[in-house]
Amino acid sequence: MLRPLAIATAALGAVACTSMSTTALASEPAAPAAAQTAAITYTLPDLPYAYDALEGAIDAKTMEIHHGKHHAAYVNNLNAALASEPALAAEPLETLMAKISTLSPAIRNNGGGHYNHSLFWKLMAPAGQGGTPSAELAADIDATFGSMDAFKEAFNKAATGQFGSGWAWLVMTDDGLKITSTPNQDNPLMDVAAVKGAPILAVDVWEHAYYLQYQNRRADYLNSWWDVVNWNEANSLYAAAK
Ligand code: MN3
Repeated sequence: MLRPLAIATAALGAVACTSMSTTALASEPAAPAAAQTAAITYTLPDLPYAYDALEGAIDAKTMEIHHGKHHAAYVNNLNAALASEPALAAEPLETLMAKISTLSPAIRNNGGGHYNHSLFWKLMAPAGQGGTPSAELAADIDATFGSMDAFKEAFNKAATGQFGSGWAWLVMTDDGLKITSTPNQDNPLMDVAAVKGAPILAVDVWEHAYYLQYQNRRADYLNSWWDVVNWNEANSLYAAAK
């Protein structure tokens, strides 16, 4: 089961409430037709910490450009791509991901970019503040990958092995936890993904995510990245996906 991210701002509340329980929505009177087709306007979410909060693993300048320029561009370009598609603009981002093979490259790249980065920011926290894997998640990782160290090694291997730009993921699939990687701004919600499921962890391995501090040393970036993983958020995603 995929838990929608609350990353859209809608003109009308009925459209914005994608993260509310379906029970609550079902008990409400039918919304007027206008509300059902209202376009969603996507907005750049604030970072949940300061630009320099991840220093040591990720430098402040990288965070500032990554969030304020790269992510902002995905948001603006997604809104532009949906401006001429009123029916699509009224659908939650997760719904678009699930049929991305039928949509334009602009929606695929920028919708994926917005979704992935909104998730990525929340999956990091200042070193020492991200908690630890829950007992349930840790046990599942041990059972699936052998140990936490073996899991991290396999995850890093997927992340370093992603040729060019892309992402590495830990996802909950119908067959349990799996590690996967995706090119460009694709993600495991997309119908084109080789491994589909609910994201539990995600790391951006585009050069813009690490080049200022690490240049070509992606493996060094990944080793440091574990210091700023927000396990509290991963635990929540895992509990929701179970
Ligand atoms: Mn990025």
